Amino acid sequence: MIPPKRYLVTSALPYANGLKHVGHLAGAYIPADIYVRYLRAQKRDVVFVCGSDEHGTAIPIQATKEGTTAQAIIDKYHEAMKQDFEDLDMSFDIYHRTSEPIHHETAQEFFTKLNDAGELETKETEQYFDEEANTFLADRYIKGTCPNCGSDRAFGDQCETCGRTLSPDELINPVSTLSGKTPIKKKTTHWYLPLGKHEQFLREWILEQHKDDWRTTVVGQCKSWIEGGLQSRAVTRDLDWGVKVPLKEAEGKVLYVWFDAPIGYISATKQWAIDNKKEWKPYWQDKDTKLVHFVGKDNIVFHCIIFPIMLKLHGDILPENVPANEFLNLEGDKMSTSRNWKLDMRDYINDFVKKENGGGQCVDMLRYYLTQIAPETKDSEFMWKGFQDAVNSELVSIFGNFVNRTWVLMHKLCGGKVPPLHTGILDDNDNILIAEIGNAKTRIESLLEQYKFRDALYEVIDLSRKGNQYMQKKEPWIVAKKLTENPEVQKSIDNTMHLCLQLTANLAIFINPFLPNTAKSMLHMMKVVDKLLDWENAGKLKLLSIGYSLREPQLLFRKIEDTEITEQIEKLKSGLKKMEEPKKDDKKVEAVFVKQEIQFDDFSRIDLKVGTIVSAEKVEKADKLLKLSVDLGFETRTIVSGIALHFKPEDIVGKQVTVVTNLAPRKMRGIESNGMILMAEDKSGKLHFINPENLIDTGSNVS
Ligand code: B3M
Ligand code: ZN
Repeated sequence: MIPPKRYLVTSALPYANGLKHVGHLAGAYIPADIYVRYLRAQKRDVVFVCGSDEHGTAIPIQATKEGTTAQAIIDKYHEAMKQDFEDLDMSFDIYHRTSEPIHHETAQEFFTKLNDAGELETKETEQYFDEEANTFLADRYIKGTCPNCGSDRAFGDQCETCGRTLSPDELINPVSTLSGKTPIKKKTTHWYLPLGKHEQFLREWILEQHKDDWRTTVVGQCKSWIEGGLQSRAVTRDLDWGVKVPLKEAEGKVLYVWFDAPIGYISATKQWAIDNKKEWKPYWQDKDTKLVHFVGKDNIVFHCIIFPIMLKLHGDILPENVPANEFLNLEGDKMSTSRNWKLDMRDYINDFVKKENGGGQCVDMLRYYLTQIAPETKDSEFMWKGFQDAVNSELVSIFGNFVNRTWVLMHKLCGGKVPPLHTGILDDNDNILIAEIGNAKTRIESLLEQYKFRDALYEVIDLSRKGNQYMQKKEPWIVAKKLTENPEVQKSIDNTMHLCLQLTANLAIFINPFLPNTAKSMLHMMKVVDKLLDWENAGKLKLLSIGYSLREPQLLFRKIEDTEITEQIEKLKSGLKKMEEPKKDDKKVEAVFVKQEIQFDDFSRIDLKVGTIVSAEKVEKADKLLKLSVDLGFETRTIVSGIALHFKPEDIVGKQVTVVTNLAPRKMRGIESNGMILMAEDKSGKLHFINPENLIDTGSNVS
């Protein structure tokens, strides 16, 4: 395959409204950084852009929270995020910001071009307006009661209690967060991007052309958007924070943050080109450029549907791939800023990287673990114990151990120099190892090109494991005991150590995209320059010259102690903020929340049966979960249910319950749950089973 002429790689622009956590890092930054470092080692022409997303209502809202201005917020968090990325060795070619004039101009030009070409529609609608603050209220400025769960802290775009996406009109008892008053409805005009017009294009481009090379999770999300009917999306907002809509009649309006933010990739490229005296246009307009967006799954629709339509209309290239990651949970629970259940990059930096025994090693340890558990195909779990295991039993005991043994033995048995290779006496073990080095190159390369970073990293570690096994078979330290009787055996020792050293040089090349600090330490030990890390050297056996003297060994990784792990877990638990109980507002009538109307057919698709609990046990390390075996008459199923805080396992065995039997299986804590038990929650929050008045036949249908 002929590689493209150049690459433009992007990582999602994080909102400058707060520090970012390791879930973000694993989703959109580390994988992109690995990919880019690999491309650079391949000597490909690549530009890697990122920057802060400084618009949207999230910014002024954070400003209100912190009692300061929006400008102060973006300045503070832009700097903080930039620093965090630097501390964790993200190798952006530019880390830009969307508040820069060059971005405002670029976004406005984009809007104007689409509008002048008649590709946008205008529509007059009624929207909430705060008379006291004299302003229209964008999504996040309206609060009210969630029609789905009844929480009275739902926003105009989403209820954070139950997660449901909302529109301001769905809120019950809406109030303005600016004045606390009930807003009125007022007419306003907005510009819309009619997505529906591009359905055919999207179907062909994603569902046909890219159905095999994009991740199934990504294609799946796109498919459900397309099939769900593509609505026109407003690309303007009534707000005074953002990129002004460049039209006289749009006074007081700005571009919707999701219209301007991805254009931020283009303005960042422009700024990079200015700084480096390069041309930016080929990166966005030449068909021989491969554009790749790294994002988290919540950004898929914007990068696969909306932005590509914008790019197409603007005459730019389309992304070749959007390798989106799923989410990373933390210690068995969803990461959440509002509950403070998270590990900020900054916290890891302070607790590990900046500590005395930290530095680049600790950066690489985090990069290693986050890649090893990368949520490439499904959500995954950051566990501190898992972090410790990954470091201690893989990085230290396998990779680090191989390199260290090689160095120690080379000093002991070969005088600290690269010994010669006596090709005449190569044995099977030697030949197998030589073949493995070449095979590893092919495999790692192909996995990286397919964005399978965790598998690629596995191959690297596996190669070092093979090095250990080789050394174990050859036992040069035992062979050395025969030296006085038979000086000829030095040749066999030479071969072993020669191959282990060449393997180490290869490992440095392979590990470099993932763990750049480790590769650097290895270069230091080998006394060679960066050039060794060029990918074209991978798979070769003559990387270190015979007779060349090498440095003393140095430990590549330190162990993670048990105490470090317990401290982190305690810190996490003690910082957990309890979600405030929804306030009971006595003025409000106890509203009855009824979900949207459904048809009989919708209901009849749910299969409900009476089951009998035959056994129940606690799920390890999950306070809320019970693992149940439920007899359904025709079979007994495992069902994981979040009722452990309400029932003791021994109390519920024998109880009859109502079970949704045709719910798709779901894994919880590694256990596949095959169904759901229906529960009623009373006003005090206590749970009750829904069961027949008297015992009836297990397996009876409920309808
Ligand atoms: N700032 C949302 C996010 O951080 C948004 C990404 C923009 S990428 C162009 O999830
Ligand atoms: Zn809700």
